Amino acid sequence: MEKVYITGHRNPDLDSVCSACAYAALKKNTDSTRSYVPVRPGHLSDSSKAILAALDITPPPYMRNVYPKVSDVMLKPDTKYSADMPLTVLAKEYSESNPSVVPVYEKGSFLGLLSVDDITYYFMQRLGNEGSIAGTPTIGELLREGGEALKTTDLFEDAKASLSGSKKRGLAVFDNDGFAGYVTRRCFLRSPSYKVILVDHNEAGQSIAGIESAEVIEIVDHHRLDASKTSLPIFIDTEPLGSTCTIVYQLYLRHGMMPDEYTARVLLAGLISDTLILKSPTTTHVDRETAHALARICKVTTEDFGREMFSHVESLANRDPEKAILSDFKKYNENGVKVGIGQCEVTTLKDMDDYRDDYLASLETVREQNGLDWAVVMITNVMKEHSILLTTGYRSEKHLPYRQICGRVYDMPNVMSRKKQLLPEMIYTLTSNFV
Ligand SMILES: [Mn+2]
Repeated sequence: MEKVYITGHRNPDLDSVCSACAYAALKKNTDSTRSYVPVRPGHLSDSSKAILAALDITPPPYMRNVYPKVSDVMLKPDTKYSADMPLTVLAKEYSESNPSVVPVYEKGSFLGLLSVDDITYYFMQRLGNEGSIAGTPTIGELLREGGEALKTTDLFEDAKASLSGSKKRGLAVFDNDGFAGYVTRRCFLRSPSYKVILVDHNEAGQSIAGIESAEVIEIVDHHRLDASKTSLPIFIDTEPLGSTCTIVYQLYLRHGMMPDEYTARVLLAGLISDTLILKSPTTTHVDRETAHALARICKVTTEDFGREMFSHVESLANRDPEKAILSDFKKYNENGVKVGIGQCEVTTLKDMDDYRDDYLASLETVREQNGLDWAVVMITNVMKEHSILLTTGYRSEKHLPYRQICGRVYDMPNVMSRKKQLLPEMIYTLTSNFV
């Protein structure tokens, strides 16, 4: 069955992985002609891992890229020819399909590929030396030394280049368990392309590696649209809602279906995480209704579910500051000023003094390493709708509408959203001419 991969963005967050899993479950129920496989193109943060484990949710498997690979085009042998068989056993095969190579085995394990060149070479050698040929050789006698081989995970383009650069007609392919199949030049006539559904993102730059060689067949997302051109009409559902999981739930309804309890939990986790327990200003009434519908299926309240989820978020004091800042860090270029904004979620701001100076120092390192003019990180208490802003200092910073607590630390009561609240204020200070 044809496979379709469903992937969220790189640096996957909970909305990204949860929407991929839940949408795969919906597609499985609505289309039995293909198999839908949720994947994640990056590693989960420790907090995300802890939350998923606590909720008994299995994250989608990691997938490095969607470039076509040798395993997608290799041939699997259907007949086992053993080295001690007489060459005559191949006569039928050659008269019927004229294979350019045939895999040869010894005591059941793979020995090498026998090519038509090997056969010609053997007979021409003997004719040259002996003048005529009597008797039938075994297959093993014709086999020449093995030479190079490929791995199932090798990229199609790389394998194509190494085969066309060699004198061989075919190459053996191995996986971790040993011989897996073989490829001939004919396998590389046309490049296969993976079919992919993008969830929680639509820009190629944020997607899984190799997306440019894949065929995007659907997009389900809640971000600004900057998708690549497609060759065929495709299904796109982008809505300005608080989470992609909300949209996926709406798609269940559109199909007249209800997610089962497990899938409802998966959807609720993504929704609660992206909307910061429905408190982020990105939250719409559709998100609230969806959350309550999902909570009913899970027999929980959204408040309890959210509190339980975020209780697994590690305190910033125990995390590596640089990693914590970079785990959710977005870069912008506004008026020629390069700005980076990180966001860390916490459940209390009381222990702030324990780590504030370390985070300020690491923030400066992050700014330098990324060639930025201004780097900030907002530390958001998801329980209280309150953030603290740490900044590396920039000349327009004094125009931010926040109270300065000390040095490069600002108080942001009621601020939770980077894209809807902080970013517009920062852009305003950069684009206004203050007199
Ligand atoms: Mn999202």
